[in-house]
Formats: sequence, C-alpha cells, structure tokens
Amino acid sequence: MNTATKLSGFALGLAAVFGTAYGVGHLAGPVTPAADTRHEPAGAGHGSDPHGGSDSHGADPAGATHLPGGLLVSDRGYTMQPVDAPTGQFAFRITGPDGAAVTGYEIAHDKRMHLIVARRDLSGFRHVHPELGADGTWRVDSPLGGPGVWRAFADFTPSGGEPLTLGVDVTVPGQLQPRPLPAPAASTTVDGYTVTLTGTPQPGRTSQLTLTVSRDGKPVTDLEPYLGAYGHLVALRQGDLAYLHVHPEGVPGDGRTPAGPAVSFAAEVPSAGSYRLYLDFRHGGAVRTAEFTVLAGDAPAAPASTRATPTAPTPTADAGHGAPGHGHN
Ligand SMILES: [Cu+2]
Repeated sequence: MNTATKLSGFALGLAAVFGTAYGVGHLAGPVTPAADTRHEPAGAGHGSDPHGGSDSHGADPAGATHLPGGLLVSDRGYTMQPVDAPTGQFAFRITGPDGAAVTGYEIAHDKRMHLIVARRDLSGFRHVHPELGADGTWRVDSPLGGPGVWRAFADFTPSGGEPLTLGVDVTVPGQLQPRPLPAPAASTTVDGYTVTLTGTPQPGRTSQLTLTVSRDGKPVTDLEPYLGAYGHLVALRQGDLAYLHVHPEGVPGDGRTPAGPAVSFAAEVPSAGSYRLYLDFRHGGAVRTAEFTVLAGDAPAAPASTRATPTAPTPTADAGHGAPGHGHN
C-alpha cells in the first residue's frame, strides 16, 4: 500500500464518521492549500476536486481538523454573503472561487438551495427554499422569526462540485428573550402529531435513530414524500451549531420503505454533547417539524425529567421550539 492509498483509507474512515452528514465532502486525494485554489478560473477542476475535498481544506493530510458542516462562512473557495433585502425578505449569494456570484447549482433533494435557519439558542428553526435570481442572488420571505442572533445555513451543491454547507450569523435587532434548551425528551408534539424518538446518537459510531409519528393515538402510515424522502433530519450541536443533515434509510417507492409510522435514520454525531434534532415530515399536504433535544455520548443515569432545570420548559410547551405555525416552503 503506498502512502497515498493509506492516507485515502484513513480519510475514508473519517468520512465514515461524518458520512451521514449531508453536505460533507469526500476526503481522499492530495491536499492543495486553499489559498492557491482561490485564484482558479470559475469551474476549473470541479470534477477532479483539486481542493483535496477536505472540509477544513487545511494542510493536514490526515484530516485531523476535519469539521462538520455549517461552521464556516467560507469553505473550499465558496463564501456565503447576506445581501440587503427589502423588509420581510432575506437575500444572500454564494460567491465561488473566482469571486463571482455562483449561478449554477445541482438539484439535490428536489431543490438547488436549502436554507436552514435557527437562533443561536436553537429556537426558531425553519427550512425554506429561496428563489435564484439571474445575478446569483437567492431571495426568500424572511424565515427569521424575530429578534436575536440567527445562524443561516446554505446547503447546496455548485454545478459540477461537491455538496457544501456554509453558515453565517445574522442579527435581527430587538429585545431577545433567551430560551434555555428544552430538556431531553423521547416524545414531542406538533400540530396534533406525536413524534417519538428511539435511539441515542453516539459519537464515533453510527446509531439508528427512529422517529415514529402518530396522530390521535393512531400510527400515521401514509406519510407523504417530502423532498424525495419520508423525513429529513437536521441536527444542530449546542454551543456552535455544527450542522448535520441526515436522510432516512430507504426512499419512497422503492418497494420496501413504509410510509410511516416509523422513519429511521443512520446518524453519527461528531462529539458528545447536546443536540437539537429537527424532523421535517409531510402529511395531509403540510410539512411540519418535530423537535427533540438529545444528549449524545455518556448520558446521565437520571431520567430526563430530573435533568430539567426548574425553569426549563418542556419541548411540547415551549412556544419557541416546535410550536405550530412555523412553516416550510
Ligand atoms: Cu430543503
């Protein structure tokens, strides 16, 4: 085995760690310092990925600094830039390695751009799909639901390139009422649906997370495909909002994947700690989001109820988390 192969093998091992995170690129291949790649002409070498494919695009061939998605505003030559927009709208563009706004995108999960936002306290999650203008500006009715510091994630694949998730902070002025993270709970409700979570994510290995949807005590067995799946799961890490987008096992119409009540995901988190999970599912023509707090890694022996601080609201009672009314485009 030559050195390059060994490095690739190790890199693939790392890729497996993050392999369930949508938007994380592959890691094999020679590493070129990112500074050199910024001056390439547009579109150069997209297929062969001269950047080396490391999310951290550092000079460390072992990938020790490999990062989850969404932590960087600029990665592999692509940069997310919010731009001025009329009141009530949110607009941004992605500039490419040549500095110009990117106008060519691959369709991934039915859309060219997935915009996910959440406040830094993990409340206010929204997942929307902006419209691309001819000049490369993405516009959407603002998903930012009030004052606070928001993280906006652009989850996309440039034409001929690798999937990428960039993140940028956006401040909405006004009086913010900070909200504690709801305590871990195995079940939550949204719009009359009860969603139950089984499984616990473990850092460093794949864990099966199964979300089961019921309504009025009856299992929901006719979930509708949403963006090519019966569910989309986004996980945000408390503390830095590292972003994981996990797709379920099986696709609608493959003859073996039931339309509920259970949707299973193979998820792997980058570290121990608290995460907020957001499950988007579609039923009755509407998309809803069920939210959970989970503790990855060595969970305390005490039941969830005793871990809650006296003032911590439960997920089902907190209007800022998983409340009815936050919509999806
Ligand atoms: Cu989307």
